[in-house]
Amino acid sequence: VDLWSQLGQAIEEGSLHLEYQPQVALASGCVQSVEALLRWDHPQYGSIRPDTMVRAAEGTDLMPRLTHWVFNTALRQCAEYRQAGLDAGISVNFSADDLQEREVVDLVAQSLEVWQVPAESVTVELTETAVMESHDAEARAALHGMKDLGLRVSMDDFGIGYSSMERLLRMPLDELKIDMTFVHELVSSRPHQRIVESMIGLGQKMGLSVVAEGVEDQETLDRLRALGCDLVQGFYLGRPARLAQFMEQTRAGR
Ligand code: G
Ligand code: G
Ligand code: NA
Ligand code: MN
Repeated sequence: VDLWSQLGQAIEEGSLHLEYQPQVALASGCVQSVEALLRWDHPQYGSIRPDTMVRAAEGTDLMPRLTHWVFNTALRQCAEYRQAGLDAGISVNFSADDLQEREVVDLVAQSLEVWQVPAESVTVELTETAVMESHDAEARAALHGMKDLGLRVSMDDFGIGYSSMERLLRMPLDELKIDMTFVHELVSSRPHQRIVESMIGLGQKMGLSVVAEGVEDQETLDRLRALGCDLVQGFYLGRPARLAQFMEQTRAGR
């Protein structure tokens, strides 16, 4: 099958959608930001994972189109829930490829302008791999361009892959997201607990806000609170859901 051409068609036809998952501040209990997650319910193959879509698009002109669609849709829907009274930001995933695009900063600026979402309420989530590859001048310019617009930058999946302290020093980061593999073992394993505690300390000493993802139960939540983590995200706080259901759930939880 030519997933690539079907993905192109799906963008055209509007058959992709985003799901939203809350990131809750532990101190206040408020939803501080909302992660937008790309979804494609394919008529024949069922739900296709975002990584599969990104792999199909990367290296082609589909990638900037996909990212633009995601970013613009996320900001439009963010404007919608803010209008409805949910005072929360939006977190959008970018791939390594996105930082190679000359126009990415302009497209981001355009969407901010169109939907009137304040830049400081928008977080760009990058994986360590993306951040690692952002060594080259092009990617660094894109990252700094987004920072200059006022966006926040988050390092996703921290702790797996290519962490380097040197990179932490040199990237214009605002946030660290501790990978869920660490969070899942937090209650059952002392070594995991020590690692998570250290990651929280490291992030906070660097002046970053620290998010734990993959929180699935109360015990893990309590432990993260005791460790002073800033934000939590996971099925226990809210499953990814389409906008209408997300807004319904969030209203019910307030
Ligand atoms: O939502 P799910 O667990 O299937 O996400 C799997 C991976 O896909 C995660 O690493 C997530 O960051 C990534 N992802 C989700 N949505 C997007 C998107 O819109 N763009 C990019 N580049 N990655 C995404
Ligand atoms: O890599 P990234 O952090 O973007 O991946 C987010 C993915 O993790 C989403 O696809 C989302 O569906 C999934 N996810 C969110 N919360 C939980 C959770 O509590 N447990 C598990 N196993 N997955 C989660
Ligand atoms: Na993410
Ligand atoms: Mn992650």
